[in-house]
Amino acid sequence: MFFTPLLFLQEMGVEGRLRLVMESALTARDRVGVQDFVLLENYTSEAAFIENLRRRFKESLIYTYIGSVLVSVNPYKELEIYSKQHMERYRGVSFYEISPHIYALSDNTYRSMRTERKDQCILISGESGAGKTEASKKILLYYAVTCPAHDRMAALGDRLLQSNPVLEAFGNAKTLRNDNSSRFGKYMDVQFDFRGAPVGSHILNYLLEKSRVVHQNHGERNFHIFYQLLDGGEEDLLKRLDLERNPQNYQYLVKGNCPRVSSINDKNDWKAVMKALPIIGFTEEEVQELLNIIASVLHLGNTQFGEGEDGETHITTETQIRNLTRLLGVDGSALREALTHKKLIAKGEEMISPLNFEQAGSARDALAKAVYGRTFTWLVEKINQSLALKVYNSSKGSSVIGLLDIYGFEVLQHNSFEQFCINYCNEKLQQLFIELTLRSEQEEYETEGIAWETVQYFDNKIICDLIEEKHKGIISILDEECLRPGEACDISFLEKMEDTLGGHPHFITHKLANGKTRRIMSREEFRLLHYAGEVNYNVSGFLDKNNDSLYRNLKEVMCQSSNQIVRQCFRKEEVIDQKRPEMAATQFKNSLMKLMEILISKEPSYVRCIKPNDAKQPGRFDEVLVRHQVKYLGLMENLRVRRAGFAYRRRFEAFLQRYKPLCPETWPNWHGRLADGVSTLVNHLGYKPEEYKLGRSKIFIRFPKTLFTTEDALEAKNCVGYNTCWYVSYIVI
Ligand code: AOV
Ligand code: MG
Repeated sequence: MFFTPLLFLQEMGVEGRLRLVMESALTARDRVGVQDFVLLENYTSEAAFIENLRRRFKESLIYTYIGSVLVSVNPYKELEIYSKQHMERYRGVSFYEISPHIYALSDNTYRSMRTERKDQCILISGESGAGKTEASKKILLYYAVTCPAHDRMAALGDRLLQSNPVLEAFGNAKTLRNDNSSRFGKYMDVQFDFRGAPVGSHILNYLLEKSRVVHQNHGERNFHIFYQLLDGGEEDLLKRLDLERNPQNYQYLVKGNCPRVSSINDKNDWKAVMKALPIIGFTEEEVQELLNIIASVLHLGNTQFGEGEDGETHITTETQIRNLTRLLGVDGSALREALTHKKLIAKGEEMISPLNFEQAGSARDALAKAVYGRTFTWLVEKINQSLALKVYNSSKGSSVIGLLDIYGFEVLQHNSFEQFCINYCNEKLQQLFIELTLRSEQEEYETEGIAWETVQYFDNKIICDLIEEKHKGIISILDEECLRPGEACDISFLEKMEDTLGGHPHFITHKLANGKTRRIMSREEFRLLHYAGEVNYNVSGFLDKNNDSLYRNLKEVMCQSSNQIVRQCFRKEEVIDQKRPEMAATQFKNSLMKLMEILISKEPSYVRCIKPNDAKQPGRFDEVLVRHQVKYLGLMENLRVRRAGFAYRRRFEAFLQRYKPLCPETWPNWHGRLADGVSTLVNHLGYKPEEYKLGRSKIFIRFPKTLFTTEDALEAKNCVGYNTCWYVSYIVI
């Protein structure tokens, strides 16, 4: 459906006030709700907000604005709104001229970057499965298709797009919440030259959920690439890698008991990945080495141990060791030894001690996680090299649009260290959203000299502090416990948190203040009252995952590998260097801090994604679920902030231009100061003082009603009322 300005108008449909000249050009479908929540008469009503979302969703109108924020509801079905023709419609068109769309936001951001010469970022948030990754892909596609191509970098857009299937194959997995869940955070900078052509890109990746390599919850899968290789790999390839087609034959793939997913075609995805790798600059040798690593992880998973009568652990699966030796290009006996013994350095002396059965299993899993995790980081770096500004020497006049697509807020039945990190990351983003949306609104009022009425909102800083504060935050306590090897354990970590954080309003354990126990909570859990809801975390595994250590002799074996990728992932210096690297949560915290700095230096735009139901079904709108998200995403506060002071604002000259026919003193031209002209005009129209304010360069109108009355007057006078292009630009800040 082509959205004309007129159609937009009809879409707004505010209490039938918007009359149309060309009724026949519209369908009933287009007249649904308001396309900007700012236009809701009853804007403080959550019920009205949700009803508007629901009505639009039922008509597949998944996008709605709150001012310049785009709210998107996952349709769970393909919509015919992303074609090249649609892109053309949104090019260079003012934000509010046509129906809300992710392309409108993309285009608006691009134009702001070009005209204001300021770096931009688009922050996409929402819970797992809400549509963040899909939104980020649509934005990239829009830029790749519509931006002019750089002479020497014509293929950059292609490479940008092709990096997606590769990153998703290695970094996404089927979870209970989302069949294609991102298990890593991604921030991507796209750089444009002075002519607006994309000239380079850089990806920062955040904390891959490595534990998934060795374990999956029921109904979930390992990373897509394993299934793609087994399903799509050619016979010869599988033979070379000594792999069988059936995923259920691999210990690292059976745990979730979910080898096939109806919405996923592993064979086709495999083809896409194999096609993409050379485009983004992988040599044939690198592709083969990469696949050797993937196969090795599966062989590692099938490496089993036995316990001799003397209690010694030995490897019982020789075939796997032979495969690992061949595919990773490592020394077989050194690998055997490293999987069953640990090497420690005590008082400058090397000590080798045997591992028991359980420890050997953990060492094997730690190796699999390290190999996969580091390969993923290598992969991102490799993609970065391909997208980087090698050919483009001068960055003069260039600007950047950053795209943030992270893992969404997660509440599972069993929440562990990974959910803790993911939800912490979401807290940080929410904090940024609060700070920037309120700040920018406040700044506008300040610049214009307008008195500001504060809107109450929940500031989640208290939760961020609880997690990240130095010395007494959860991460600090966790690190401290990790530095007491042999003495500390997951439970002692929990106890230490109870001692330090007991009584904090957002931290709860089974212990009650009166010394009694809270029965509904297990003794291994702590609960955080996140901005988005309550989550119980089980402390089991926290110390190990935070330590994320690998025995020294396993690292040594990997350093000697003849597989170039493995060699780049395990550097000799790491074995020589005795310094303890930062622990996982602290590393994550520091990388998030850096990310916040990057984001804060840019002009933000927001996409707030909403998941309409938990069944991943089209057409289903679960009101309870949506209400919860509207609440925790702070959308009502967002709307109130937009409306707190004034629903509309407009520069003096535009306001005069529009309404001057309504006042004999301003018609046909006003020759005095613009502010005086506007003042004369609104006095003539009978605006009451509480209805409007004059800033330094803009008029601020408090209620939509005032505006509609003025529009009515204009329409009555000369039949040009509700000129959409003009009308809509009211709400543009
Ligand atoms: P997420 O990124 O927000 O979750 P996705 O972007 O992966 O969620 O979306 C989940 C699924 O919803 C996709 O695989 C699509 O099937 C469907 N979907 C989302 N947006 C659209 C759209 N605009 N049109 C059609 N289908 C859509 V996570 O990565 O789990 O937080 O960690
Ligand atoms: Mg995602």
